[in-house]
Amino acid sequence: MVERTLAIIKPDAVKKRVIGPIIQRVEEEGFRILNIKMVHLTKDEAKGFYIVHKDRPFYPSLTDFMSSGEAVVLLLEGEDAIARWREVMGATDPAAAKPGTVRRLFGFSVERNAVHGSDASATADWEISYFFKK
Ligand code: 3AN
Repeated sequence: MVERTLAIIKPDAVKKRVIGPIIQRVEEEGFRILNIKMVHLTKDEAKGFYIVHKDRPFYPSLTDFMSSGEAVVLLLEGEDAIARWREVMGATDPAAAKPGTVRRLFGFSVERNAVHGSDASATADWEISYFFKK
């Protein structure tokens, strides 16, 4: 099924100057980029985006990190895009992610793991509308 998903190139990857290779990978993997923008989230915007994690111990640190610098937000489309982008990203912990995945290549830690991807259809719709108005 053709799906849409939200990807984010997180502030650690932007600081590392690997926006280019990550976008190249997105295109090589066959995703269409329907929309793209650079954002610098406020702390409140980061908290809103990660509201599902509000009771987790890493929520304050995660939202500090996500509001610490520029990020690049992409609206992707493709066959099974949600699961496929998560496969290309790799596991949350870059050290545990499969060789060749974006997180293994460019991630630094469980928190600073280079990229985000929606985890299900309903979350994808919500996350897309968080950044891109119809
Ligand atoms: P994923 O992004 O792989 O779906 P989630 O949804 O469990 O992972 O976590 C969302 C984000 O929260 C992760 N991308 C990561 O930046 C951060 N995170 C998750 N677990 C931890 C943790 N144990 N310590 C610090 N940050 C974490």
